[in-house]
Amino acid sequence: MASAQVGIVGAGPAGLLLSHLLHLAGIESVVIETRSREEVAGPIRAGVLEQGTVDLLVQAGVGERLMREAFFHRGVYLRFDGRTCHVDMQELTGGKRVTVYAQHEVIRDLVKARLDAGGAIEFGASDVRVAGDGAAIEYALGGVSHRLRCEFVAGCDGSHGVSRRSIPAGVLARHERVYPFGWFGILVEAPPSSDELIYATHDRGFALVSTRSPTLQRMYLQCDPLDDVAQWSDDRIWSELRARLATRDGWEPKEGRITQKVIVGMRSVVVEPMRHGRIFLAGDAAHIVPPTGAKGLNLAAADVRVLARAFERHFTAGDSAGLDRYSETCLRRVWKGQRFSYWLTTLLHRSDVDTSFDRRRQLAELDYLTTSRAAATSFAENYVGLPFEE
Ligand code: RFL
Ligand code: PHB
Repeated sequence: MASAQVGIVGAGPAGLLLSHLLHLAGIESVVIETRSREEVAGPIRAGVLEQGTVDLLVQAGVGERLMREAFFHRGVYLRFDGRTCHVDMQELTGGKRVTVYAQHEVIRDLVKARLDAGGAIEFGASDVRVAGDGAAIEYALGGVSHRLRCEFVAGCDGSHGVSRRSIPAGVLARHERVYPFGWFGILVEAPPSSDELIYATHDRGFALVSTRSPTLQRMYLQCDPLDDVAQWSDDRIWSELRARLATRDGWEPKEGRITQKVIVGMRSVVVEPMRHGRIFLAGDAAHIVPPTGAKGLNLAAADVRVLARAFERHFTAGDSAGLDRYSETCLRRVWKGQRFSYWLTTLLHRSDVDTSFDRRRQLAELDYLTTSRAAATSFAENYVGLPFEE
């Protein structure tokens, strides 16, 4: 029977980064993943990395392509009331930058680093289950059943994974909020419309201009979460983006061929504690944020940074204090990430139940945010990432 010190369920950013950090600390792990190697780097998801996430990837030796190919921005633009205000986060935070480097590129870099180092990732597994309260992971591969014995299990299998469900009912408290809107995301073959991201709020709803490469752009529009992509022709998308992003001086997005249309729902979820016995939950398996604050992948990276250090102390010094404090340490950051994501989401989106009072309050807050250095600094330090706890 195969064994590992740590069995990891899920080869998303959390699972792969954890496996890599453990390897650097001399701890062996095996990653069990239901999708294929091509599929894990498939979905177009996160775009923005906090400064701490970038530093962590670089220090861990997996930031070489990132440093060459990512976009490094000083800040972001806030667009409201037909005008645009720049928030210079680099200046406000003493040098921290906004890094735009897509999640699928992070995954490609991490998969390559693990496989180059001889790391074990079992892609294409089925019937994955956490057995014996975290003493093993059972799965099938090509019709053959396997059992990986482990001292600990890291549940890094996202919001629909099996790890969380393997924890007995009643142990975890679940805190949740569902928002009455979603994001309609497109990929466009066009040059960048802006040198930095634009977060826009308009009476017709939120819009976001982001980027993926010099020739591929990512844009989002607030929509009904139950809407159907088939209802959105290219013309309708462009006319909505033009309306929501319009400025008094006639700004327009650069249009091109739309190569992808998706609708994503928006939820805030936290389950706690993030540990049950030998099972540790990390990333989306333990918490989901609405994408507005660009925090999901970054919180996943922060969790596994704490977890890798705690495992290192346990395995090298026999000291389990870090493991015992894992949930509490992570949740402090997670709840601040939730607070920020909720705040930015409700600041920029329009809801059917909003009154003219709510709209005027949102605009007053944006006016405050873009005229008060204290308010802008608070926004900036959260967006580029609060410092890690030691
Ligand atoms: P993931 O990425 O969901 O990976 C989980 C992995 O586990 C596998 N899996 C299983 N494996 C084995 N057995 C099972 N039973 C399994 N069930 C599932 C899955 O196949 C997958 O490979 O979770 P992880 O690692 O915690 O990472 C979380 C991030 O992916 C997520 O938080 C971000 O994508 C959120 N997010 C953003 N985060 C940011 O930090 N910055 C952003 O700019 C940002 N933009 C976004 C986003 C998410 C978005 N969507 C689509 C929800 C933009 C969007 C539109
Ligand atoms: C993205 O580029 O996909 C992106 C950027 C900023 C966000 C969310 C997503 O807040």
